[in-house]
Amino acid sequence: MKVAIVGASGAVGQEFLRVLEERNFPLDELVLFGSTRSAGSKYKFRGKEIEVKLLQHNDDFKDIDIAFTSAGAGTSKEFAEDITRYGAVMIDNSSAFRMDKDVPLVVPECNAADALERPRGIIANPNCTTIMMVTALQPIENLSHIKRIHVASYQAASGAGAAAMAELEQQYREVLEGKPVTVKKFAYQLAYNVIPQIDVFQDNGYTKEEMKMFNETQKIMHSDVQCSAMCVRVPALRSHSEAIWLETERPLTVEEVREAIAHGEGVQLMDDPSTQTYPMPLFLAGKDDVYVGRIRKDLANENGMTLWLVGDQIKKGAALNAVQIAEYLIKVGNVK
Ligand code: 2RA
Repeated sequence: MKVAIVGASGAVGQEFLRVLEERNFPLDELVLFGSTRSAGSKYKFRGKEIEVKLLQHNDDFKDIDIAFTSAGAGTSKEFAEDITRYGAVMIDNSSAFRMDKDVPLVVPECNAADALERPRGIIANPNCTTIMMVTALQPIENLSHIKRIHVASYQAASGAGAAAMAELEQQYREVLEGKPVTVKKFAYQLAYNVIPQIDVFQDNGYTKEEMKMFNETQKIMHSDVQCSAMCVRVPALRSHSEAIWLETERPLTVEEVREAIAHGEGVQLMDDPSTQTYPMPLFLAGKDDVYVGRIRKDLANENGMTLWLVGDQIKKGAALNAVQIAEYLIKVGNVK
């Protein structure tokens, strides 16, 4: 098995290296690709150094079985043909193909089998905020169909990349040292602040990030669920949080939702008000699963339930989900 990572120097690219190593992914050779900026850099994998190759329009992907791409939508679009021409599966972390009809959008805990139907050789990894929400909601959907979701996200700096994480840390230092604050990656200073905008605004007043949650959730869950989101950047470093109000077809009890989450795939129940136990981003960085707590009835809706979740944005929200898709393909013997 020959595997490639495109965008190896980015925050998600680096996480791919860690996740593949941590999970002892069954690969014989790993090839790293990057832009002119990162070509030539070297990264350790299983004790050996691998040099990043320049991504070019050539036959470099001829022997590749699986390519994890995380270098932005523009690069994914530009190189999809080169990557997939000889049968490699492209598991793409960008937004380039997510809503294309002939590209499956996959979260293994919800719709793993969709990955098998990929006429273009491309499988899209959903947006991080959507991945975490559907992973947590699938066990509830299995109890009773979810008709409506209201969600407010609390998204960490990591969602904007490694440079944005470094900028947040720098901003805190600058504030404490009384220096002018550097603002490059976000529209405003994020340290000591929250910013109610992620990505650009659409004509309907929602941001692109918020519309991703509406559209991607329907596609992954094969559902008519209506999801109205408010996405907010908060000064956490790498785990996203979400407050969710959902409405199911039949009223559910808190106990049955707790039970479903406790036994759900990829989710962990962390919910005990008597001991102030609930998920928090500071303590859950680096974890594989999505953690769910604060489960209670929605006081404003008889068929409603409210909960809080936290997941590592770079891990389950990006690299890990893509690797889990690849693991599924290997398990069912569906790689070239
Ligand atoms: C963010 N959801 O948090 C984006 C990353 N894909 O900015």
